[in-house]
Amino acid sequence: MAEEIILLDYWASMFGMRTRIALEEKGVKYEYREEDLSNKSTLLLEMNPIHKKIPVLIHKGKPICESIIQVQYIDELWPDTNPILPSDPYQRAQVRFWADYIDKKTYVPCKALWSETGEKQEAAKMEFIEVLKVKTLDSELGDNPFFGGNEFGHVDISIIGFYSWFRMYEEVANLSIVAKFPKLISWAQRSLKRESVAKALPDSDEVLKSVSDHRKIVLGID
Ligand code: GS8
Repeated sequence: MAEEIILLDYWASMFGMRTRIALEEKGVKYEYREEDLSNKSTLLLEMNPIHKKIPVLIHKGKPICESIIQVQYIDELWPDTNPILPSDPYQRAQVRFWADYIDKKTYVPCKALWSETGEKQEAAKMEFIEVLKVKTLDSELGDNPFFGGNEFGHVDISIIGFYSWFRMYEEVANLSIVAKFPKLISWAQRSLKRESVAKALPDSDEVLKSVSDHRKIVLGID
């Protein structure tokens, strides 16, 4: 199995974390290849010529791009072990909607939180808080342990990687998600008890250090 599946990834990527979690949930062995995003491998450029981004899942030599699509693909290949998406078509459509919403709404503000300063960073903060509000209001999570209800699933996988970046957002952008969204934090801590999540998420301090270094060295922001 290992030679059949290769994951081109970058350790701190919240997108790569989704795919790592899904593979782990299914108990699938795979070869992990760390990419240097400032010097991308020929394989990455060949396998994802459109976006040239990680993560790329390579199955039997063929690429699957975009983390959310990878998670769905993995669930379809191994439907019997720890199902990730619900089987009911309407419920499937709902979780896909939320995963897509998270992708569309978070990419720009989350990048701006660490790559910008001043007004642009403040605007990103407001934008990100609005997104979190939509998915963290009591009515959304309700009394459920996970976004999928009682079971950890697709929407949980789509969001959980951000948790490892929260500390960095707090330090670098002065955004205290812990104070603003205690329910989300409880959910994240509950999710971290799953082995798949604990294995896939990096240490928050390492993310903070790496991003702070990148800001200083590459972007010249102190
Ligand atoms: C996002 C992947 C992405 O942004 C997905 O797979 O879900 N929607 C995609 N990957 C980043 C690293 S993580 O921030 C990346 O590969 N960046 C390299 C670049 O932009 O050159």
